[in-house]
Amino acid sequence: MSYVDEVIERVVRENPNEPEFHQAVKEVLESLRVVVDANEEKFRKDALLERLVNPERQFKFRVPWVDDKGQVQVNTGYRVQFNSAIGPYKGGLRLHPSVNLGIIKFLGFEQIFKNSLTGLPIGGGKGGSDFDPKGKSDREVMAFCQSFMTELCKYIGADTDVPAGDIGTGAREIGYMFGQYKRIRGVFEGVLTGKGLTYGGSLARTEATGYGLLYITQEMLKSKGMSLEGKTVVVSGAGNVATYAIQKAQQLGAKVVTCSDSTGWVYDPDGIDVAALKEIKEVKRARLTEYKNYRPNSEYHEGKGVWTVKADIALPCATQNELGIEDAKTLVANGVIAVAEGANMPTTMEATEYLQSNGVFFLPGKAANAGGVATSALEMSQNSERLSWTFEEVDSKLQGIMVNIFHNLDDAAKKYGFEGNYVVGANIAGFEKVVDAMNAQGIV
Ligand code: NDP
Ligand code: 2IT
Repeated sequence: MSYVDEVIERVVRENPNEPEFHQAVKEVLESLRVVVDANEEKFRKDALLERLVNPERQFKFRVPWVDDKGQVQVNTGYRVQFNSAIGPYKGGLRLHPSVNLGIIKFLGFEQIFKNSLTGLPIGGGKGGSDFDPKGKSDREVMAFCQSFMTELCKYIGADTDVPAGDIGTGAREIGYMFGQYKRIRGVFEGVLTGKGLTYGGSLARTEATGYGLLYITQEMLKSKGMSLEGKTVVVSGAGNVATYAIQKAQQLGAKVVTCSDSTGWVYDPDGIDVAALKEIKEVKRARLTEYKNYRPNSEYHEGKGVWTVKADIALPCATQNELGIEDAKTLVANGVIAVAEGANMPTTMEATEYLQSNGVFFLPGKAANAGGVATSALEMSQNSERLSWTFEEVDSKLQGIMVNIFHNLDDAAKKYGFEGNYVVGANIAGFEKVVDAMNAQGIV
């Protein structure tokens, strides 16, 4: 049996009930075959892949907090410190009822390669909790965040592990967590990114993931002699990534006609109104059913459906496995040119293969959504030098990083005989740097 197959089998056997983690490992290792096969003897002897798929350490802890009725609630908190070969652990905190160890491990594993692709010195980590911020009062969210950080603060620090936002964790949650970290540890340091601008946050971090997604999509289209100008785009999600992806797509001349949340989706033939979306989601924290009050010409539908709308470009920006094989078939039948992942692993493996084999340009999340964590690393730099850069400075660095990422994937894919396969390109390019650093540091 090949080394890759052996390790995949072992991961499935030793991590039961973690299907998302298995999926992330399979996708990466399958596309590394060409590199691993060429170094099989050395990698096997060094147990390189076993070290890569086993987190350096993982924490699971109790998070008790008191709700507005005086009832004590108990959630579970996680932090997985996956790989620190190229820098301090870096990765977001997800707050969503679906969170479990397998989800955090899949996200942490992806983060290793994503962070490597940014070219910046950040290792891979991820954390979160099964706490659901939806429907909670600000006081309840604060109570949860303070309790969560009371335990988490033992394991993180500006030079060891720097968490940030993800699903359910935005500016409000980061603020409460930062306050509690400072109170307990007694240091004002860049221990979290995505902070508010008045206490060490970076300009353009809020916009970075969505903007970066469009910068890399634009660069890919440019390499094919195309552009975003005049293209119709379908987006899923209505959170941080989706909102700023829609905004940048529109600035670059495309028309975005959909967005969605966990209960339904919107079709707006005139193009999504970003100001209305922000008001509904960021200010009112309400449902997309409200969108029609701002845009009478739009349609609201219950359930899933954005991938049924005819478009040139599809940008999944909500959550994992939200774009399956039937969706991929519909997109192809409707003539989609490109799919770029704003979310982490939103496309199933079967759907990805279908899109690629039907000539759709496919940019995987670990490259396409890397603008968020890259800008987090820029926030860390600003915190270290106790300075802050202008929006234009950060945004132009972000553009440079995304353009670079695209060419690194493109070159790696070509070098190994997989021209145009950006999944293989991203995994190989991300892996090479991590492996080099791991080898240099010995068996640790
Ligand atoms: P948000 O919480 O801001 O938004 C998530 C959006 O997706 C919401 O509109 C949510 O609906 C919707 N959604 C639909 N179905 C689900 C579901 N089953 N689980 C969770 N959300 C669902 O998160 P982000 O925009 O920050 O994150 C979106 C994706 O992008 C995630 O995969 C995340 O890991 C990834 N990502 C985020 C980065 C960041 O910087 N924030 C960086 C790189 C990747 P509702 O409004 O009803 O909650
Ligand atoms: O998935 C991701 O890259 C993020 N949620 C952002 C991580 C970060 O540290 O900014």
